[in-house]
Amino acid sequence: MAEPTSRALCLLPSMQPLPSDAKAIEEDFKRYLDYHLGRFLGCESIYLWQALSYTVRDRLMTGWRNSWIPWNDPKMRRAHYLSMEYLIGRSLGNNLLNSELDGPVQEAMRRLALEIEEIESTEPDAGLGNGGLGRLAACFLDSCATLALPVIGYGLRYEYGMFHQHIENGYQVEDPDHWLQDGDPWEVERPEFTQIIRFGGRTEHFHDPEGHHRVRWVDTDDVLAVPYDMPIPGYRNGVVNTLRLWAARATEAFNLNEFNAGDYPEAIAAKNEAERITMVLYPNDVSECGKELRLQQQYFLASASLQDVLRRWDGASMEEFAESHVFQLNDTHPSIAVAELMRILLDDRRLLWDEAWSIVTRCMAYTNHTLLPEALEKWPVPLFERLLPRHLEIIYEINRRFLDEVRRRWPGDIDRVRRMSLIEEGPVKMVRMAWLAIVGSFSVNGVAELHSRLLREGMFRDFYEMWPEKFNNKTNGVTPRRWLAAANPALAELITETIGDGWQRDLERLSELRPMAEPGHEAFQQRWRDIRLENKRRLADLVARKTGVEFDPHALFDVQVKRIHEYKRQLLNALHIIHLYARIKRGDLDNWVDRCVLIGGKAAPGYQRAKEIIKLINNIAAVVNGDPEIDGRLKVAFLPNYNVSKMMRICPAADLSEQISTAGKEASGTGNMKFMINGALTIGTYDGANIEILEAVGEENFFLFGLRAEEVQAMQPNYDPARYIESDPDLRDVMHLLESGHFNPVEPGIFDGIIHSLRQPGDPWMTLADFRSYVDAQERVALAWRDPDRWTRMSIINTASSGFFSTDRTIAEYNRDIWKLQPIEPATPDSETPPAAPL
Ligand code: 26Q
Repeated sequence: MAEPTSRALCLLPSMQPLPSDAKAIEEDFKRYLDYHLGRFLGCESIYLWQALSYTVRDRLMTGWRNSWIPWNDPKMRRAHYLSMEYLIGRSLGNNLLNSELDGPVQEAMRRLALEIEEIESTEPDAGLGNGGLGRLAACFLDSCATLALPVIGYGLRYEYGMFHQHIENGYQVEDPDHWLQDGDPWEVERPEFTQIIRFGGRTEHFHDPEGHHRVRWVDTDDVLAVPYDMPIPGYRNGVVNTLRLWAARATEAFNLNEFNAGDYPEAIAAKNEAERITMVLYPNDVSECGKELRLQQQYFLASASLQDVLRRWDGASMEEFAESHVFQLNDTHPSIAVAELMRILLDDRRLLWDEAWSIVTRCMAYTNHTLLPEALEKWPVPLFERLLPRHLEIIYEINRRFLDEVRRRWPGDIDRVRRMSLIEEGPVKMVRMAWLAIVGSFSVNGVAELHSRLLREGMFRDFYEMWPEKFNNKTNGVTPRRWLAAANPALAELITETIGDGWQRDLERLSELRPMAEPGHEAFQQRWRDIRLENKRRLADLVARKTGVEFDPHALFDVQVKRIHEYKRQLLNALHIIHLYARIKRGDLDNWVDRCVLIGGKAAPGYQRAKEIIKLINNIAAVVNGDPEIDGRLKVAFLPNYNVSKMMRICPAADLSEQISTAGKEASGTGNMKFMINGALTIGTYDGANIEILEAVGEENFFLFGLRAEEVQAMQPNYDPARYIESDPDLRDVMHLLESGHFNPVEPGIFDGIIHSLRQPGDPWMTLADFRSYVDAQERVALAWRDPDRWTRMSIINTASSGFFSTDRTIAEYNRDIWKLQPIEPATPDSETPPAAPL
């Protein structure tokens, strides 16, 4: 629904920034509290957080407006990031930091005798994502704004985000995350840009007056998409970009039909039918096959976003549209956008097929995030036919023309045609979404060097042979604003004192810290250690509060936090813990190092094996922590409800970062980067971005172990776990403890499934093949830890070598190779502002 044109044409008056001194902030904050929220200074801190957030949001508004004014120039090239997930976490602290309001706000809160940290910690995490892919999208937005790139994020405003996890009797229990319960002060509802999204119905084919074949999509069930905007401030550059999240709402007509039929309760109940579309985030981080609601969500995002973009496009020809618009698809989840843009161009804009296809394939770019073939998204054709009949026709036509091209290029190669078809044959035909994304895009990228190479050589080989020029790599990163400046303020301050300001926007400058690792800088090294020790105290407090397990901050903090997955091999970590326990029990304490092992992460609610792994870790923790003979030499804790705000407390305090996936399975990993930037050392396999971390930091500052991806592949067919158990006494002892029920004395048999999976020759994760190498690498860790000077030196070198892993670098590469955008100049308050409508 377009806003009235009279509005669009009126001059946008210039807007003066609000005063940002401590006094003005204090006054505004009080005004929000007293006059807007109707609360007072002694109220619950959730209201203090709301009042402060409004106060800060007000101060982002001038930058926000000044940053969308350039969007009125139809020639300005712009990018659209389409993602089903944005794992934002908390916003207040980050927005304060980026907008440089942290100083004045601290002062204002001090005057009111309020604790800013406590206020910040009442903010609920915006958990609109599962893990790596969603957090990457959030880091990307921060970097786009910091680089002043005209990029808008499009996503869904889930009423319920990622579930909360708590532990009962060692098992994960899920609680709904109603994060919007108390309202979100960061969002601005823009009902004036509501879009209509259609589902179901049928198609009618006809010929237009010029004799062209045309299609009408009719008798649809319609749902409204209402946009909510969140401001995304760049780092101290006056730019504020937009994250636009769509919420589903029932149409008036939807209810009216029922009203006329006289059934009021039915009419109101029918609202749910529409509004369920954005009710909840799917908590799986591998594809969940065939769920109708999930496909509805995906189409809802793609359609609302594309319609919004076309509403804004009053530029002349659709031909020019392709020159100024690019859409980055975050995995295949929004890839129905390929068919939806075709539909809009063909049916609404009346273009011919070749014109439309040429535009689509110049606009779309696709990022893949997985190497597991079983995780590639597929949708049953019958479901598609029912939900999106017009899109299925379009996909069939794309496929027909595409396969003609394949046959021309490889005559007689029917097996190739079968492999490359967008439709997988079988008892139930399936639409292959990754193939649709590849065929419809001009760029296809993986997220680390190894991942991109394995895509070209493996899953996407046929397509690489056909279009080698489409394929490229964009190694992931993390934003140093949240993951160093905000998460680790003490270390950030030491860094600034040492190398000056500016690293926050140019992370390669951290390399200037390298000399500080050498002899002669003992004072710096001591401060480095002191800061890390204090961070460890803070983490130990959190662990004690949430688990009751006491960590000694002087022990080695050994941390693995990430989604629970067999390929990520939390089990390998568990086997090592059992091994250490066995060593203590038999008095093998040579070169012993006291360790605190922290594990955290959520299991998809339907992933039984992942849930058993959580239970196993908790049972091991109970035995180890409860055994007086262990006597503090080893502590184990499973931290419940791992999320973004917990990671901000964890990564500045970890000594050892566990990145131990089966080689060739983890596309990139990004937690590995958060740890490295903060000075943790990595124990890791030759997988994903670990390889690039290893190259940046040097082998002598990284604990590498395990089979390479090629070796995993080669060994897979004759993998024989029994051989490893027989030939390795340590592994034998570990398996014996596990199998004797030592960790489940009153729950017989509960770990049989896990044990069987480890012993099974078909174990795709080959956990036991890497056991010896892992234990040996852990020995090298202990040896390094026993020499504090050496460890500190390695820690400093890790931080100093982490410059490459900033999303500023990642985004600069996306821009250089794919988006090709010019940085915007935000309009200044006194510059002539052209006629403008809000974004
Ligand atoms: C798909 C269909 C239906 C339901 C759910 C899904 C779904 C949802 C989320 C599938 C996958 C995901 C998330 C994947 C993910 O987080 N991948 C990770 O992406 C990171 C960023 O690139 C990488 O660093 C990790 O290696 C990769 O595992």
